[in-house]
Amino acid sequence: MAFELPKLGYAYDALEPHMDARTMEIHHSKHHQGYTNNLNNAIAGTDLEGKSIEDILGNLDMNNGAVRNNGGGFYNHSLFWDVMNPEDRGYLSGDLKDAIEAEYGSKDEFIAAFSKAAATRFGSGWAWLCVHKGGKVEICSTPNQDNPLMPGVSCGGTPILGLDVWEHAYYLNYQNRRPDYISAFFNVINWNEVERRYAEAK
Ligand code: MN3
Repeated sequence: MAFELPKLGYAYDALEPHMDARTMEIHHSKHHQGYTNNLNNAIAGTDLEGKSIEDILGNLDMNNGAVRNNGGGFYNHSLFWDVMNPEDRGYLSGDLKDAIEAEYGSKDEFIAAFSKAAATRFGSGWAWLCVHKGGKVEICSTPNQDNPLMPGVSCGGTPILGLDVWEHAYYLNYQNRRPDYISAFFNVINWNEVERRYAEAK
């Protein structure tokens, strides 16, 4: 069965003014749809067809550029939409709060470290918060559409929070002001979903 573009759990304009509607619409209906279509084309007729995206990326041949770029793009954007929410976002709490404070000291210091990873990723890529088996969390960043599920990529573990820092994610609204886009992201994070992913992954 082919991969399908996931539906957003909210309207394109629901994250305004932090994420503008026009960018959200193009990002989801054009960019993410493109990765989805290209991933399906890349795996059609191969032994990857029918496998889960986590299975495909976790066992990826990193020389397979089409699956690396488009499978990563499919997975990364699916996670990105889910960790944002216009309402009912909750707040950093529980075991995830404890794990983040153990590693980074406080929520503010965590935000500073995550923002730095996102701001200093040269060119296109992603910033991540990952969880390792046992519950330890780690911030890292990856180029292009790579992600920590892929063999040998960055911090490893399971990504539970991701921020797209490709220019297509912010340029219409923020132009070259990537730091402003990064700080806006922290206004729309769906902590309930991040915590759910933390509990599942640790
Ligand atoms: Mn993108």
